[in-house]
Amino acid sequence: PTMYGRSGAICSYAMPAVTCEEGFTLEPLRGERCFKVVSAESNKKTWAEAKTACEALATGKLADVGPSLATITSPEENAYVLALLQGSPQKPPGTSEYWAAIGCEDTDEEGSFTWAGEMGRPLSYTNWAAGEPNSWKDKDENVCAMFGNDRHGTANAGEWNDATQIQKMDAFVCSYRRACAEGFRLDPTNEKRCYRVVHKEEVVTWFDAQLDCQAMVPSKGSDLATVIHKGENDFVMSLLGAKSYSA
Ligand code: MMA
Ligand code: CA
Repeated sequence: PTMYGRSGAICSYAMPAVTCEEGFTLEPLRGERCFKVVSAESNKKTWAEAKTACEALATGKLADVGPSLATITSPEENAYVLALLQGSPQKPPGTSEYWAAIGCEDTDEEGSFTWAGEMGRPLSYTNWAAGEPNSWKDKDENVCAMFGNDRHGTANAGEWNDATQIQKMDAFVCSYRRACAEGFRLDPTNEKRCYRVVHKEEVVTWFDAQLDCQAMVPSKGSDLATVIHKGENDFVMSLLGAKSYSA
């Protein structure tokens, strides 16, 4: 069919598989991110120092988002990070507290947590411990940590806390994922496809729109958008209107 008036296309393509390099391993159930746990040993780091250390692991990964402090977007990824922490050499036995820096923060706006390593993307999945985040006694707790151990009956291993910027962490977790091609944005509801809205001032046919999409990312097989479920449809609708984060 022909689309009349001002029209355009929504293009999408399937995100290619990420390859994990240099000590990073793939979380296998989602297959969306590579993770690495670094234990502090004698050199404990603050959240910000840990973020810098993750970013320094970027060798030849310019096409990816990260590495930075870990982004965690599903229970599968959370369980995987906990398993990595529990297998890490410096993990203390038993009940002592063991903190690992992960990538969320609410530095810009109190109570509004985002993933620092993925362009300020808001949290979709969370695993806060009971009562967290609490910005304990207005101490400006603006950065996230995962408990590697159960914490005296108040928190379970794998749960998250908001902590202070000056706290020295026992470990930190880095992650990265594939970036979408220029102009395309990741669907945050399933992280399997990248989308781009192309506006045209003239009338385009479905066929021309299809060719436009295919020309945009030829190697990745971009096509007129495939919309698989409700979350994706909502995401595409939001692309047509508002702007949030990119990549
Ligand atoms: C600590 C600190 C906070 C946390 C509370 C929970 C006393 O402060 O870890 O971030 O919220 O414990 O009791
Ligand atoms: Ca807290």
